[in-house]
Amino acid sequence: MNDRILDPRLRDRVMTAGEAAQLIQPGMTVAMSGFTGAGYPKAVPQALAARMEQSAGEGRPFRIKVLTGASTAPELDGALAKVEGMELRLPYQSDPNVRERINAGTLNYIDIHLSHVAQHTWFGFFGDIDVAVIEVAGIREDGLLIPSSSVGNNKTWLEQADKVILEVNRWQPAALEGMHDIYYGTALPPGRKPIPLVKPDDRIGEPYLRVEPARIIAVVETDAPDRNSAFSPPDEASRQIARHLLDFLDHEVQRGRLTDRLLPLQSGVGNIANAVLAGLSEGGYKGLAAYTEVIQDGMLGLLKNGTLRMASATSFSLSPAGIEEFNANVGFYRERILLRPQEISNHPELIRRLGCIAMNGMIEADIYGNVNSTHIAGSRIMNGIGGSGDFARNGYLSVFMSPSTAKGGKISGIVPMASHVDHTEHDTMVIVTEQGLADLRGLAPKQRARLIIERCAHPDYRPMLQDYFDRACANSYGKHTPHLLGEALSWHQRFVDTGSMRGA
Ligand code: 0RQ
Repeated sequence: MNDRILDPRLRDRVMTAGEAAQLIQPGMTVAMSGFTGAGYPKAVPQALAARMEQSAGEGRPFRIKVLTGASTAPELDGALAKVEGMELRLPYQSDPNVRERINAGTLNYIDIHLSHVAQHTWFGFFGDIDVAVIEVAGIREDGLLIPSSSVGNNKTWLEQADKVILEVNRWQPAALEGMHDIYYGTALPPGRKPIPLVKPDDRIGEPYLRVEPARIIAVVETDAPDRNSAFSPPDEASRQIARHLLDFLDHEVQRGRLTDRLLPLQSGVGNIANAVLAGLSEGGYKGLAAYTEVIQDGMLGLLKNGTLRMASATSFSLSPAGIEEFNANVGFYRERILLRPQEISNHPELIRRLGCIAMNGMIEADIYGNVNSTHIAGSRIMNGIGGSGDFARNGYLSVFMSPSTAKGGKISGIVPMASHVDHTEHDTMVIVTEQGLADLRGLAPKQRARLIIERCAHPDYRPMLQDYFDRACANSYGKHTPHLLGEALSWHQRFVDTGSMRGA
């Protein structure tokens, strides 16, 4: 028996991934582990994809509905998408094959706040969960599960699924045991109670996931790495964004609105977020806390140099170098990192209580501060809203950041009207580009527009935005949030027609 599978009751359920995949049938709703390329099942989805391909080749399309924590990896999302094996996918994804099918209109995608996924499942909004496929780092003798490199929605999947398939991945560091805090106190309305977490480092749950052994139908042994994509080194625009943000935080400290311990940081995924974290360590701050979703490489650096004293999240998202660093100093990081279910890491009650400083990337913002995090030209999905809405709506500060242009300057990140709105003007306090930072707190719409155009827009687009705004102020139907409705989305139309938002 594998030393990661110690419960003797499960001995007769150990099987190959191919055998386990046979237990999943067309049309089923399958909930899988995985959050930002960590802790996702690696063998069963690939075996399932092979089965789907064969079935489709014989004229019997085989598709399932797939629920996860957040994005996964080529072995799960990529494999199932390539064989057209998904009829529905939710929530956040970032896989090129999945994206292609969603944008071709052949895969239904439901993009929801990450904190909503578990409760919407409990409310029955997604119907019954037939099977859960969950990666764990080990199964103890008493049947408790040692969670893997992400927690995501696994608690809910294990409780809600009729049947459970476990992948026990020996590649995951044994030292993960004890780093998790699984809270079992959530209830459904009207029986809900306050969640007893008042500091980012509070432990309110237990280190293990529970599951009734009777519902486990397969245990599959794996030894395979997480996706571990490498980050690109911070470019000049990202470094500028980080500098503007740090100046702003310094200013808030000088004004006495924040102490030099700031407030718990939330940082989104992506290269810019990673660069901002790297920049924070140059800011001279010490002893900060993170209450966030994902531990990226940048956060390990901050823990190492004392900028952060601890980090609470639901997942790792480390590059190969980050994994090496984590494994080499696992004793150090174990003391400073907590992984929780995503309904707790992203819980509005807790984000509001802790007063998180939310820092997320965006696709575009409009001159009034409405933010689009998800759609190119209003219709093509990029990734999804992820946890950005959980944090932006409820944080003490909500910051959105992006280079002022995309695609070599052909696209402006600041537009007259956002082509899709994920975060309304009411949820946006600060916008940062490499050009500068607009602090929108306490400003009315026209004041916000002037500041965003002046501080954040790229010089190539600034006169065009100013011209639009001036004419809107003169000719708009209403003068509170002036717009020229026939023209407001013309920049996007020009991009669709000509490949560039620039005028002729
Ligand atoms: O495309 O890769 O083809 O070059 O978008 O853009 O500038 O590298 O920035 O990696 O930070 O991603 C909003 C997508 C930004 C991300 C988004 C193109 C650009 C590039 C990536 P290429 P950058 P980032 C917690 C928080 C939503 C979820 C979230 C995101 C690619 O931050 O998914 O915040 N956020 N979760 O060229 C056309 C524009 C564009 C554009 C950027 N205006 N038009 N393309 N791009 N702006 C974590 C979780 O929830 C799990």
